[in-house]
Amino acid sequence: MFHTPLRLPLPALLLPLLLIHPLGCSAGPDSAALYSTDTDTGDALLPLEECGYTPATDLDPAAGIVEVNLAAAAFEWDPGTGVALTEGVAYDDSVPGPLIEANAGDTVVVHFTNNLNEPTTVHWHGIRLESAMDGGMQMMDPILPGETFDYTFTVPDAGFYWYHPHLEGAKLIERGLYGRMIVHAPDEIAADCDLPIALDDILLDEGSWQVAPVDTDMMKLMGRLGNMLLANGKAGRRVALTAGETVLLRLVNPSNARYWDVYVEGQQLQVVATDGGWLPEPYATDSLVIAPGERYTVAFTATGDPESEVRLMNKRFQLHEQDGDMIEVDPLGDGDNPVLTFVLGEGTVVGTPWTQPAVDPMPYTGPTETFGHHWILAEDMMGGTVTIDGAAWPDVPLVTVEANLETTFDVENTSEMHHPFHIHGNNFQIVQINGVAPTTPQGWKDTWDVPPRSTVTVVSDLWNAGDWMYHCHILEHAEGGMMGELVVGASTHSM
Ligand SMILES: [Cu+2]
Repeated sequence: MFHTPLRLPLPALLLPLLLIHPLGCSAGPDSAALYSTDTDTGDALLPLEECGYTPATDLDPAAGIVEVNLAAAAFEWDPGTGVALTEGVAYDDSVPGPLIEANAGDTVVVHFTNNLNEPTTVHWHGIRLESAMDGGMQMMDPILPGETFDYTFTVPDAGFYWYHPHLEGAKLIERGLYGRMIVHAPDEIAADCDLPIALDDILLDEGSWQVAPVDTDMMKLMGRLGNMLLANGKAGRRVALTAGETVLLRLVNPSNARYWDVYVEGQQLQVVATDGGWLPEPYATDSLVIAPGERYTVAFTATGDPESEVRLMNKRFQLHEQDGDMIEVDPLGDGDNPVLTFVLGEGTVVGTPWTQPAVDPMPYTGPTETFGHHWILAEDMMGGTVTIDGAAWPDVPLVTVEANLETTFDVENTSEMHHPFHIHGNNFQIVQINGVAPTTPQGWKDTWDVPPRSTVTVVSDLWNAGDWMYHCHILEHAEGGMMGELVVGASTHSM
């Protein structure tokens, strides 16, 4: 089951990695503990969970205001091995952290306390809020240990979001510091099963089952792939379903580097929403690639015999170009791996009729007359660096554009590796990939894959003025300097 998580470009770079991850496959008895749903092993199964979620307690009963307390702190949690992570961290002693639930247009107030022993910020990934509340530029003036900060912002767009620290993300998100947020549309219909899932991976040391040592130089370049797949912080979850029910899976990928490629056995998925909200029209797919930072919501009507099991599975995704210079090895191997198991109950129900909320068609059919910037993402394998526009943060040249102007951006990836590109503060529509319009219905995005040696063209109305971070969402890359600042000039809109 376990393989070495190495991808080996150069013998010279191999040695330090070997010290941490000995080569060879060790499917010993301990490995079986990672998959407690594996009936072949006889391991105890996790209890069957109801399908759904429990939102954080709203401290303010008034309509239109969601007020929550949130604290980041060390927290020992068990990802499913039976061994608690002594270096675990979490928001409110929960992995993922509390699910913040709001309606579009609400004001969200988060009384945040930093009980970590290091400075931190909370980034509200994908929310078009004021830049002072975004947790990105706040990196320059972070919340110190023991201090508090009130995040107050309006959530303008229905969608599925997440939050995480914007300092030391590669270390802290890996160890459990992230949470989910749902913003409902006014005309949203509740599905029979509404299941928001954080699809994370984690790299554990075999034997101790503790978080594997900090990143090697190689991981900093190639990204840290985990050897265990987690659905909401746990491997082996089991969720009850009944055939006929409408299931809404809201999926977010907080992994350091893993691109997930998911499917549900025997089920036809309909993609109904992306990062920034509901799609104008759904589209069918058998499986779905989700890059780090991205969100997709898919719907399906559960089918299957009573007592049967239907698994959410993940396929191997190759981050590096096929036949390139890099040989990429996934610690989970090249096969498909189970993530979560739906257990069908007796009988069949007539599911609640469900369609996604209505939204306007996407406005752009191609690039606009106004051109904002052409970014160039690059890697220097020999030098061991990742860059944007030829430099690493904080030396990446500032990009300044006008607010409230329909503006086109190109993101060119000159490397042989995928990079998920994330821009804070505004929504973007993908209009071209290598000059060709996408074939699936498009929605609003804040994070998108830029394939190897490709250029993705996006358009934004730049509705939200402010100083915004942009970066690769492979967390090792962001911290290695693949990050810059976009200044969206004075705005005339009111938040
Ligand atoms: Cu990257």
